[in-house]
Amino acid sequence: MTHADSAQLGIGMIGYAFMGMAHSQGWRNAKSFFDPKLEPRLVALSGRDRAKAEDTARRFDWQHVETDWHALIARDDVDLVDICTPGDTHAEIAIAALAAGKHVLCEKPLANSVAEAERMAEAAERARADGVQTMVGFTYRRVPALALARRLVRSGRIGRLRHVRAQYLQDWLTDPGAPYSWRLDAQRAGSGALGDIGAHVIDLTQFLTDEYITGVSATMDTFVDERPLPEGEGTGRVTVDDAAVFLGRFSGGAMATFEATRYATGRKNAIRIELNGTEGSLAFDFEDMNTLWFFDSSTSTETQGFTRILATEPTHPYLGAWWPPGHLLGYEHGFSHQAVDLLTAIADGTAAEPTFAEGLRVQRVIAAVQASAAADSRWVPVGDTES
Ligand code: 4PW
Repeated sequence: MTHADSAQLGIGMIGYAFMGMAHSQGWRNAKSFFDPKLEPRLVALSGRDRAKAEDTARRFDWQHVETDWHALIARDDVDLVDICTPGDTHAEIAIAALAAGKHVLCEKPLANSVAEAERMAEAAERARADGVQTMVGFTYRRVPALALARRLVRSGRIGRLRHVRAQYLQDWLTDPGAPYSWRLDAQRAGSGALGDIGAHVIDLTQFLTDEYITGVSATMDTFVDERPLPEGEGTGRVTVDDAAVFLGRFSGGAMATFEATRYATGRKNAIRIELNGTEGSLAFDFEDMNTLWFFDSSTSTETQGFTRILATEPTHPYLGAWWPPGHLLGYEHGFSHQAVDLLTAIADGTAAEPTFAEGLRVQRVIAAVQASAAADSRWVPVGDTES
């Protein structure tokens, strides 16, 4: 029996914190608003801290709690494993889940190294032959305004791409007294701003343009080396980048600039992307996430200018399932869109995207950025590094 034979799909989620809660909300609302072909059942949640796992389980109606992810994967009533843990555990969990015949949704970045991501992509490809699906949680692809931007690029509305300008800006580390966390530990997170938030704009720009980053020249820095431990005793050593800036080239020849930082004072979650083409431009900022700006060179110069598209019409991606026009969506809706797209792919047997192969491609860009920054910003072709 394939997993898609029943009208329900048992979800097992590993992790209960920020991402665990966002995914829980996504699964629940996917079911309530989209009427998916497969109904997700929130079967079991796993976390090492039983009290915290039970708290998230209670809030979001997960039926069971496990404290060992092996036990969660082994459950017969779990068909899909949703990995919401730090990057150092992704490869082991995902490969074990795939070996057990479970579909896998894995948070980004896919892994902490190219080598791990390669093993995951290979395991995903093998599993795909048996109808098992994988997806990487690059959730921002499912923001309606960005999905609409992709549609416009694909239909040629901005012509040939010349420039890509991409930033992911946060400011939660600006204060040197902000506490230490696993996100600042290279062992657990792999990298800092680069992998945690830069990975999103690497993926998004490749997704929007249907092109790939072919080479980079980068610089990175860690502004504060030690931070107080949240428990109050002593400090933790910051072993990741606080900020990464790089130039890139796209496969179609476009020039690109990227910036990922947790020190952009006043910018809370600003994902800013601008694409300039020969026939027009598109601009987006997540801090105004329902809006897409579109400049169309073919219109009369007398009235030409950037047009504000409020991406809340039923004709816009995902909007038909939600509220009437002008009733805005927020951060959490992307997680429902991700859930419903994955459920649909499993039900229909079509490939879920982004695949692990796409996650690996992002990992290769991250590795190239790190290699370039370590070599005085030398130009590094993507795929030329194996770290
Ligand atoms: O989108 C971002 C994530 O990928 C969120 O703002 C926080 O930073 C949580 O993880 C990353």
